[in-house]
Amino acid sequence: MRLSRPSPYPRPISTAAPAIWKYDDVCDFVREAGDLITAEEAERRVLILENPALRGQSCITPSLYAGLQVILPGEVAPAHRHSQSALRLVLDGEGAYTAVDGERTTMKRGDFIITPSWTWHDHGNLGDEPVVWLDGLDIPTVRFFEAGFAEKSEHKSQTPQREEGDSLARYGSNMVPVDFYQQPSDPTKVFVYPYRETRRSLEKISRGTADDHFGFKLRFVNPATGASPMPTIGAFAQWLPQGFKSRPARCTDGTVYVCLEGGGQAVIEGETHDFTVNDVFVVPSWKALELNAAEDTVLFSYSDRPVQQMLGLWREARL
Ligand code: 1HN
Repeated sequence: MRLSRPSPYPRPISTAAPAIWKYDDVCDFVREAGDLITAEEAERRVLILENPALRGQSCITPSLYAGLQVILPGEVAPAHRHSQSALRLVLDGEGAYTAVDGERTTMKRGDFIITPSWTWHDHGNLGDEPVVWLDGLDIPTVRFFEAGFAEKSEHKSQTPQREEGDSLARYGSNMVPVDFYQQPSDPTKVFVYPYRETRRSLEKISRGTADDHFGFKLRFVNPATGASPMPTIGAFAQWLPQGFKSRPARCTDGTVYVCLEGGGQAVIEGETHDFTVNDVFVVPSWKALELNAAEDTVLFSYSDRPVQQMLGLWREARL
């Protein structure tokens, strides 16, 4: 037996640290990983972005995983499925595809692609240059619940069952098939949010008035439900006009940010981190974040916000 701490803390004190990974720096390691092992040997060739305060835990926040995956020309990352949900944010190179439950999508820079829980997925590179993307998974969340299953396919690659773009046409164009009603536990049918569309929306709304704290910020939804595309990971995109300086804000969801365009400064609890294109930074729970944009800037971000909201735990403070 042991005495417990007398009472909960008055506010979150994250075990994670703020951190930034400069793409210029990690790029060399990504290239080296490509020389050391094949995608097939590795199953997935991923450099884990490990939170410096959570050494050995393979996570970027206590609930989320982040990594940079690279696939070389001609390689295949073989088909498998698992309970963990994944997102991909394409950063560098052209010519790769990912297949989700029988449909391929060509990976273009800035595309937000998801692999919902227990959906078959494989990747391949049909082009002539390495392709790099950020992987975001809910691995620590699933580990916490001790609810993880995984299975390898007997086929290296899935044979496409539908034409590319079928799911977007069928479920992602403000319509759904006449007899389709999404069940809450079913995986979303829309698994790609092309950057072209995201950027067009952000650019358009950026002609209006910016929010003092977030600039112009949207959250990704499953169009059939209006809910987060995955129950365990929420994702966001925001536009910060050149010269924009946000007011500070805190939230209980530790958040991973990726700079897709532009650059500036992330001031996390008073500490300044300069970021530019393809840099990744993490803002732990309840750390105050201010964003300054040196030029027109687009940020993608993801967190466990939908989990916290479903559990009635999520809070934010706009300062
Ligand atoms: C996984 O399946 C992928 O499918 C990427 O690309 C990263 C990290 C841990 C466990 C499974 C992928 C992963 C992963």
